[in-house]
Amino acid sequence: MTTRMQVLRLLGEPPVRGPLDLAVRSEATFQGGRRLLIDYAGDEDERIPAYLLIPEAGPRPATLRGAYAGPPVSENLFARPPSPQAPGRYPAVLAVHQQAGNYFHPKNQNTEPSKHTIERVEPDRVTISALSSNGLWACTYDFFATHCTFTMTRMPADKKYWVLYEGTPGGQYDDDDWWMTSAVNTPQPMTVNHEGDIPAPEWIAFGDPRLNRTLVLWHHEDDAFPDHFYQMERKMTVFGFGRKKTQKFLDNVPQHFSIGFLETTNPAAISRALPEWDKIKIKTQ
Ligand SMILES: [Ca+2]
Ligand SMILES: [Ca+2]
Repeated sequence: MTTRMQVLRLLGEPPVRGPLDLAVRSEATFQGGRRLLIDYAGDEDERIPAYLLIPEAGPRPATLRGAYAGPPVSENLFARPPSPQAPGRYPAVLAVHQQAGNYFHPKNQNTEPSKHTIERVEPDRVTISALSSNGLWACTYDFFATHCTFTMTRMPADKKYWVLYEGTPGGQYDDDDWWMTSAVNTPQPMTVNHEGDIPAPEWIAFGDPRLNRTLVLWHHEDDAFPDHFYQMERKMTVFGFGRKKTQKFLDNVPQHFSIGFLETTNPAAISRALPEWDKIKIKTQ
């Protein structure tokens, strides 16, 4: 055995990396590109500051380079130009961050591959399953006319996860975009965080005062775990079922999460819609 192999064996498995949770502190533009001062989660207790240089797009695809004040993670953290709404992050529908791999996030550089299978195609329902490349995580997406239901169906016994919505109500973040829940039934501005558990039925809605329309997220299984909302740098809303800051709480499967639009902003109408969504699923199973 070589010395290098002996050293690697003594080091053991590399530490599991958590979600990046990137934040932009400031931005400077110069001829040829931009420089962002960012920070990201090195682990659950530490944030690492770094500079990120983004060259202007030229004949070759733009690449990103990072300079880290902390330990090097990877020089090319991001494979694609970041979203203009949230540099380094991608507006998502439902994203799952967990340990033992990083799966089921809309594809970015940190997302590890999954195998997707079309399980069912019917006029009123399409079901796609996903199995993580390490075989430890699995989920299904059921698409209906009115909503989509994400079901986590497999997880490692010793891990936990959360389910996130990351987005921009009405197409872009505005301070007067709003959220409400089953317990907070008057619209709250984006500048107000949500901390703690949402009581049953566990739903949160997001909207834009310019639209008479609501994006609803519903966790079918009520629990007492915290459900956390905050706005990220006034660029994106970030909400997690089973989340408190960077801590994950969801510890069993199956668990079901639905997302859909309702053409109302009335909390009672939202509550009435949820059992209808559930009935559609039961009827077609
Ligand atoms: Ca609850
Ligand atoms: Ca909860």
